[in-house]
Formats: sequence, C-alpha cells, structure tokens
Amino acid sequence: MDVRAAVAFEAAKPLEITTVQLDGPKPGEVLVEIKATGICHTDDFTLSGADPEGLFPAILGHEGAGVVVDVGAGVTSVKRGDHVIPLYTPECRECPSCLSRKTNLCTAIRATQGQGVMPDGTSRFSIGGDKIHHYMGCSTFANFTVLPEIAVAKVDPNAPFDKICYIGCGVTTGIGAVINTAKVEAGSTAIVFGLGGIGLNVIQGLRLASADMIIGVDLNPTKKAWGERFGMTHFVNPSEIGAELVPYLVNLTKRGADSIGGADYTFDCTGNVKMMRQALEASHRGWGKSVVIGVAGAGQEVATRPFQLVTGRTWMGTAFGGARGRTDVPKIVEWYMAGKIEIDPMITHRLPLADINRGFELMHAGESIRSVVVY
Ligand code: NAD
Ligand code: AHE
Ligand code: ZN
Repeated sequence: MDVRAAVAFEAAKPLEITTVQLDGPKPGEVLVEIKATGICHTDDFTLSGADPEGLFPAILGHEGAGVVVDVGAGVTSVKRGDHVIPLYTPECRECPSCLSRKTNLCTAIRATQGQGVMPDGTSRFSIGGDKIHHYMGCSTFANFTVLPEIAVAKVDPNAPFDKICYIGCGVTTGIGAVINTAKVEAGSTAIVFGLGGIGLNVIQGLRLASADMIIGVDLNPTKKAWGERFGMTHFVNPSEIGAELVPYLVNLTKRGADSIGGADYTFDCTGNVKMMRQALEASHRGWGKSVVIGVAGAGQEVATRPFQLVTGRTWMGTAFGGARGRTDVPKIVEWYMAGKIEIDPMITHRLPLADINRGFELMHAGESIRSVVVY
C-alpha cells in the first residue's frame, strides 16, 4: 500500500515528505495507522548523523499512537480497531531479559531492530523497490507502519492520540526514571539537568514521588517558568551563577545538620557528557544516585575521578524509564486519563506532516517542549 512519510534520505538534511510503499504485516506483526507522533530529541540525534546505529534512508519517529488496522498470522494480543502505542523497547515476556525481572531491555528483537529491519531481516518500507530502513522498530513518521506484536501496547480507546503519543517516549522515560530506575523516596532532594521534553517529565515524576527539593538546571532562561509549572522548587542557570556549578549545587542542597551537601538523586537529561559528570559529582557523598538519561553521540565518553564512586555515589542509566512497555504504558495512559499526570501543557506545537521539519527547527531554537505531528 502507498503511505505518506517523512523520509530521512541522508544525515543532517531535512526530511522529505513523500509517498512510500508499505508491505502488509507478516506472521506475528501488526499494521498500525499512526494518528499522531511526537518529535523527540533522539530523532534529531539520529538525523544529525551522531548516532552510531543511524541508518539511511530511514523513516524516523518513535513516539506515536494509532489504531491497529490489520494483523498477521498468529497475532493474539491485539486485534483490528485496538488503540496502541508503538514500543521501541518491546516486551516479549519470554527472553532471558524479560524473565530476569531485572531489566526492561527485552532482547527478543534488538539485533534486527538496530539493523533497521523487522525480525525476519527484511524491511516493510520501500520506494520504487528500494529499501527504506525502519527506525527503533517504530517509524512513526509515516501514517501507517508495521510493528511486531510484542512492540505495541494496547491502551484506553478514549485517550486522545495527540497527547498519549508522548507516552511512547518522553513521558514514560522521565517519570519512569524517577519511579522505576532511581526509586526516589518521599522527602528526597533532586537535581534535573536539562528541562526539555524529558527533564520536565522527570520533574513531574519527582513531584509524584513527593520529593522535597527539586532543582532544575538549564542554560535556557525560559525553562525556569516551565520547571516551576511542574513542581521545580529552585532554578539554576549555569551561565548566571558566576561560580563553579558543582560546588554551587552541593551548597544549595545542604540541609539541617548535613554539612556535606549534594542531592539524593540527580538526572542528566541533556545528552552532554560534561553535564553527566557534573550530575554525578553533584550527588551526595555516600548515597547519591545519578541517572543518565541523555543520549550522546559516537565517540563521546563519560569521565570522573574514581574517588567519586569510591565515596559511595552510584552512576546509573535508563532507557524508556525502565518501563516494561506492554505492562506499564497502558497504566501511564490511565494515570493521564485520571488527571494524575499532566501532558497537555507540554505539547507546545501541533503540526501537519508537511511541516515536520519545523518541529526540528523549534527544538533547535529551544522554543518547543514537544511538537506533535497530527496525521
Ligand atoms: P530537549 O531538546 O527537549 O531538551 C534538552 C534540554 O537540555 C534543553 O532545555 C536544553 O536547553 C538543555 N541543555 C542542553 N545542553 C545543556 C547544558 N550543557 N547545560 C544545561 N542545559 C542544557 O531534549 P529531550 O527530548 O528532553 O531529550 C533530552 C535527552 O534525552 C536527549 O539526549 C535525548 O536523546 C535523550 N532521551 C533519552 C531517552 C532514554 O530512554 N534514555 C529517552 C528520550 C530521550
Ligand atoms: N543508538 C544509540 C543509542 C540510542 C539510545 O540509547 N536509545 C535509547 C532510547 S532514546 C529514546 O529517545 C534506548 O532505548 N537505548 C537502549 C537500546 O537498546 O537502544 C547508540 O549510541 O548506539
Ligand atoms: Zn525518544
């Protein structure tokens, strides 16, 4: 069938809106009509050419929501008409990783996903017979896509697509990093580096977890109001403090009889490896946990003095907020429907597919939190 897509033909070039051919679902796969998709910084990261796994041409996009329109042989967990969110972290419930209960990083299809193809090693997308790669197993920058059955979460059919698409990455990543990965306790102190589409969801996760002190750090002064909107208690702009950032933050987090300082929990949501180091070093001696969420490009490495770890800090990371997609994503949709979490104010721009490149421009200019393409 012919579908409309924004195709990344080459790195660092605008997406081209065009018609591509999509083959129907094979056994174990589902055809989904994508109704809306967010634009995440990771799409920009891959389009920039910095992603060591980046493949071109490809149909990017991994933050979608839509409706199942066809299913391949043997599919049992979803049917035509079901509303679903594609999962770049699937949940097969059978692989050693899923069975371990120690991680959400299902390994059932990770190898072929990284090669931009479906589990049988072929792509469903093409143009004039030439293969187009899938992306993160999702390719939501097309109005129809094919996904493995294990890579869709069935959600409440009353939930609006143009909001819950954000649960496909940003919302779940940010809130999950707090709840699943860091396991923040009530009364904690926390620092969030980078107040974009992910960092603001870390902040609302911290509010949900009843953290006491929630410090946001961002170079963009407009992010102060954004952070406060979701529960941030203090804002620090590194370019305005006129001091070294880490000692400044350590001092700010000193409480009561504690003369050492440092936050109980810190989160990097910038993808900048220098900020990742500062986040670790701003966590509390003896027990601080620092969670890397940001994604950094090929060749980038994190560094710190081993002393920082010897003295009891833990450096950890999270993908998709540690969420088990088919189990946890429907619950997060319910939290949204019940008013327990906010999504609407973070969706600052709605665009037709034809204007998708504008969404990337808004991100680069720091003007959007989330742009959502509505098909
Ligand atoms: P974004 O562009 O919306 O936000 C990034 C924010 O960081 C901006 O507000 C920017 O001003 C700020 N920032 C950048 N450099 C900074 C610096 N040096 N100091 C202070 N602030 C700085 O991006 P996003 O969509 O929120 O994504 C954030 C990061 O998280 C990206 O690296 C993205 O690829 C990654 N990500 C990871 C996961 C995961 O599962 N681990 C999921 C989604 C996104
Ligand atoms: N391909 C990159 C890594 C990109 C990456 O880490 N992706 C995150 C999700 S970011 C969503 O916006 C992820 O899920 N990682 C786990 C995984 O298995 O990919 C690289 O550096 O090679
Ligand atoms: Zn993402």
